[in-house]
Amino acid sequence: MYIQLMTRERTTVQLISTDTVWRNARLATFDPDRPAPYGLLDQHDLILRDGHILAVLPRGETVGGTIHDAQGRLITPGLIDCHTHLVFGGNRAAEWEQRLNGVSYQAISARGGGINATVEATRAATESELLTRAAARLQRLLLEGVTTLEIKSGYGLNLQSEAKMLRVARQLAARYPVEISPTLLAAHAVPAEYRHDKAAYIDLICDRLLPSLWQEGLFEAVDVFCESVGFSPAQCEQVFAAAQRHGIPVKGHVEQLSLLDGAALVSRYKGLSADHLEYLDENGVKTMSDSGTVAVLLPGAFYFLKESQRPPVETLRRYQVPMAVATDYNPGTSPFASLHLAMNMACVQFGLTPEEAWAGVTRHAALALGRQRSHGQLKAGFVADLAIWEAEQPVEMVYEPGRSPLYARLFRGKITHGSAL
Ligand code: DI6
Ligand code: FE
Repeated sequence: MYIQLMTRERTTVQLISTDTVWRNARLATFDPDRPAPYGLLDQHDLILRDGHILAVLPRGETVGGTIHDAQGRLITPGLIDCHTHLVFGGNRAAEWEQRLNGVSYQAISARGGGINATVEATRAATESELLTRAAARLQRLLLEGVTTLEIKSGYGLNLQSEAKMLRVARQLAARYPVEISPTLLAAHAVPAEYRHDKAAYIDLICDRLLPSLWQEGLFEAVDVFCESVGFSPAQCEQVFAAAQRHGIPVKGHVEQLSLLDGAALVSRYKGLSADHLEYLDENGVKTMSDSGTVAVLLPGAFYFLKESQRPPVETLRRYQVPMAVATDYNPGTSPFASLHLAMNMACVQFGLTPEEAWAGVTRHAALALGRQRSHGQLKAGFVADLAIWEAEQPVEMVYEPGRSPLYARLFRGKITHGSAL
């Protein structure tokens, strides 16, 4: 790893010329082994090698390498948005206007609008049109220091269009300095052609879409919409069982508009995360605690749907269920590409502390994506995905969404955005 030169006074670490050292920074490590809030460290050097963090050392314990003077700025892990529907055609602004005039999300869904309106626009769009639209949304997240994000399918609802969406997600990762975790959400809504036979559509997912798209390597996890306007727990379990037969991790949109014990179902399958959770009860929290399933909070949808039922944050805390925070970027219930705003809403609407909100877009978001041993902390061996801020305290980015005081963004140790370029 690196050579330690023992001298009388102290250990000095000899670096190689391609190593880089970020010096004079305040490090918010989110390393649970560091006792300070946010895992904060002053007077330490962050040493990077080959796209990873080589070490976090007290200042001045290294010799060699290329020094970058952070001039007292704050460095955090790159942000992780662990729940987005970033790829889609069309928009649902007119529907939102109807909802403001009192028409419910469920009523719009029932008459073929809602998700199916976006399905129609997504099926009609070409891969290149979807890529262009999604890239513009992605750029806004990158400028907020996001370095990893999850992107779901779920607006195709047939093999060809679900594949098209997932290929767009793969192209975004190929064209931009960002890591993408693609998720199959074919069980998002029943497409028009199956509206009279939901069971047959679930069979199509389990017997055709899931195996074929898995074969093509187009996704990492399987998600479902367990809700009255989506699929029943039994139908979701059929999809989870199919995923399990292929060894694919699962997650679910659960307890968003009602309590269907979807979180307990996700937990039974040792799911990565249970998402939304406005109607989650203590039994559901307990199952998540037992299975290690992450609670992904999506305050944007709560806000846009003008919900009143909040997720049981206090109970989640009591059972020490890790809480993540994400944008849920989608045209129907959360059309905004700002993880800082989502952090702010998680504090103002759901009562998280700013430190919990930050853990929710770093360490806990990494856990929700199965990347807890490599992402979301400033720790030796983790990826060198960093955000450097014109700010002294992490709370500043939660306090003032829309400002995004990003000084520099590093992806695998390379500066991709900001004035340090
Ligand atoms: N829950 C949501 O809030 C989004 N999907 C889901 O399962 C809504 C997606 C849409 O309305 O387009
Ligand atoms: Fe969602």
